[in-house]
Amino acid sequence: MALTLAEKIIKNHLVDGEMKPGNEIGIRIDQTLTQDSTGTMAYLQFEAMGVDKVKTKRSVAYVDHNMLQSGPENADDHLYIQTVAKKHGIYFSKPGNGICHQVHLERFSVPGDTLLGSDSHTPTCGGMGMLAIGAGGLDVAVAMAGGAYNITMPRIVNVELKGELKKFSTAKDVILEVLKHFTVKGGVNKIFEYTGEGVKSLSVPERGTITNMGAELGATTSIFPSDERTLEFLKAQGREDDYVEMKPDKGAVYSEKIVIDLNLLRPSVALPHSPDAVVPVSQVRGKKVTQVAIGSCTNSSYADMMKVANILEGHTIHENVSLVISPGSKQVLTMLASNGALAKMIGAGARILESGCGPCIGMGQAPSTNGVSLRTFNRNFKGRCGTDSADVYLVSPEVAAFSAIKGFIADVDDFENVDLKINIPESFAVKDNMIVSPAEDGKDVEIVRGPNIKPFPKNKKMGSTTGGKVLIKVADDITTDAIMPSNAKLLPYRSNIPYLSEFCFSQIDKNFHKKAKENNGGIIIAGKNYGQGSSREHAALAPLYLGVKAVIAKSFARIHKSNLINNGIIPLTFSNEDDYENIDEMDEIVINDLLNQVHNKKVTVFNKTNNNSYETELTISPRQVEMLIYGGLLNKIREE
Ligand code: MIC
Ligand code: SF4
Repeated sequence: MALTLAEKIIKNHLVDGEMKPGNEIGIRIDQTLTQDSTGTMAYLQFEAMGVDKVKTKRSVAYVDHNMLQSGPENADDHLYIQTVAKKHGIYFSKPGNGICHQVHLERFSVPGDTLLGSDSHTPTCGGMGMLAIGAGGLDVAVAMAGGAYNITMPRIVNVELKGELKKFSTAKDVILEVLKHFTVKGGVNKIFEYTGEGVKSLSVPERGTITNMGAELGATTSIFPSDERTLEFLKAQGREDDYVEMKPDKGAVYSEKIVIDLNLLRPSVALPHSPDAVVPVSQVRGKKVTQVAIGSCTNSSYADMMKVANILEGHTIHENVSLVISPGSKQVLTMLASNGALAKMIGAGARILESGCGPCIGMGQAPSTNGVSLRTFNRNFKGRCGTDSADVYLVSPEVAAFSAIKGFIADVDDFENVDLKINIPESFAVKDNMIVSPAEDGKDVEIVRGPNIKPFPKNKKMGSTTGGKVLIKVADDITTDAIMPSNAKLLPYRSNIPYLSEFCFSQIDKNFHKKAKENNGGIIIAGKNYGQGSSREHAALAPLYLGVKAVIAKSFARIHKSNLINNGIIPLTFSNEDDYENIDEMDEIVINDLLNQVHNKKVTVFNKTNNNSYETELTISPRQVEMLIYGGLLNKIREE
């Protein structure tokens, strides 16, 4: 049978299950990546498994998120990750070496291989023809220990690209178009596979922009074929030996298809506060901006930065705008420094930040009160930038740079005629001296644990009944940023769940943690797509620490649902969505005969406050049923 590219890679890595959409399958993982804000938990969990050395072909630990170091916490985390990596066979990418996804694409991505990363934007390496998937830290820990990664076999969506991008239209506009079409809920349990003659007009980093922001669809991943453009990129990275041609079979069957004519795309923008609120830039042209931020794992490649430098050359940015630029990696920054592009940026008044996530995750550069920030990033959830009242718009680097000069959101008519055709250089500045190799034999390596590194919470085995007060009732599309906020004040405590949990849901209800403690935990009621966005397991660990037993939602986002199950929190879906209306905050919920009901995957929930019963479903695999009964994945591994 003719297979899609994603199906071919899955087939080559299949260790469990049948490749039928909706079935649970297990795949072998070749490579893993972690970053520091999810990495500490992932490595604590890996250590708890008692495995000496990772079993993957390659595992890399990056430090790119927590880099402000306004106290010892960040540096302590870095040291823990560096030593744990040295001991257990993991490469360590030092702070300053770059954003995990950019560096992984440059230095480690391999067409046809699988990559599992404890970050939702791991699909960036789909631009290389890799099957690259984001997951919670515990799933990545299991993969490092040699275990399979389990997913629902996705449906494969075909995005056929026709034609070629016109001047001023970019890869960012391609993914914004896809987001407009499918929305942030539209990609759950789907893989987006790009094909068509338009593919060859896109370089690997451009493809990476598209697969990166495919995360915002809630998709399992996105993927491009590997071809002569892939080889061109790998050669320039001195890695042509890693090239393998990967493409779908002729006649491959897809579950859905959309066609995008690249010739017709125009610059687009995602309006506050959702990446799928996409309109043409012309609709908001002229809006005054206070901040422009260029970078992030979506748009910080060498070509993106060169375009920005060419646009800024000879100009001064508008007096009311603060422009910050973070090149994606040491490689990119080195090249900008040696070819004079950096001087053009600085000359125009840009503030150059180190190569890392920075403002994208609210680590500094919070906009002013009611500020308008134009960013080349992938997420504009309310408050994520560090300022609740700010409006964040997502655009391409081109629109961002021209707007920084003008002081307002600029459209094509405001653009000058500058050289925006940046080819992949013959060779990139390759110098991997900030990637530390693991010890041959890690026996004698001592792991350094600072006082900020606290043990992670563990659940108990499931009892015969559960329940509690409804601690919070939230609407559709609640992000993991809203469940467990991250900003410059909180990110240093990613290894300290007791402290972090005091801020759980704080954007929505400052008293959530108090209510949870006073009532010995309880239940969360939610709308559709609960837990979209970041892969942070902390959005399950903090509720677990506070005693949350179950979440009853209209539907769940993929990674968060797995994180809940991995930690023994029951994710129930309303059989009848209207029941959502009949539950209020502080109602008392009881679930009896729990073990039987969980086995049957149909759970009746009783509301003691208003004497109503609701039917709910557990759409999970038999493996996950067991996990819930054991009280989470680690308990299950330990018992077995
Ligand atoms: C994000 O972009 O939200 C993050 C920060 O990279 C997260 C990971 C985290 O919360 O640490 C992600 O995308 O998974
Ligand atoms: Fe870092 Fe932002 Fe990318 Fe997340 S989305 S990995 S915070 S740059």
